[in-house]
Amino acid sequence: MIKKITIFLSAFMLICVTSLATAGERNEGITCINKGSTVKAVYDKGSNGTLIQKNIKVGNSYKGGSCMGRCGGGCGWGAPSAWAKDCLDHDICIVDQNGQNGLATDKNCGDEFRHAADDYTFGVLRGCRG
Ligand SMILES: [Ca+2]
Repeated sequence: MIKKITIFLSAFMLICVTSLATAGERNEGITCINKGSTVKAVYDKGSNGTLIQKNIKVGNSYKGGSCMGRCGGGCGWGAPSAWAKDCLDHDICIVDQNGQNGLATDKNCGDEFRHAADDYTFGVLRGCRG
């Protein structure tokens, strides 16, 4: 019995340590956000750096970037768009760090781009239409 508990605790500790090791900007699954609401955007410089957080009004322009929080570049062309938390994080990173939109290889915003990929692909189907 004690041995079982020890194994369980070790596994639990391992999971805790693993999640600490992957600190930095998080993938938040497909979390819908609504235009007009204020949401805290979070990204990091590089891929495991200090978090930078900004309160952003979803759908507004920010430092020359438009439609913050919409998945995909700018405001799109009228097709249904997904609006999601990971896309907002990526948008703000791109604008702040002068990153290249739509690239997983961007040195600062590539990890945010990867986190936003599921939102971009499935956001509309999941009902994240702003
Ligand atoms: Ca980053």
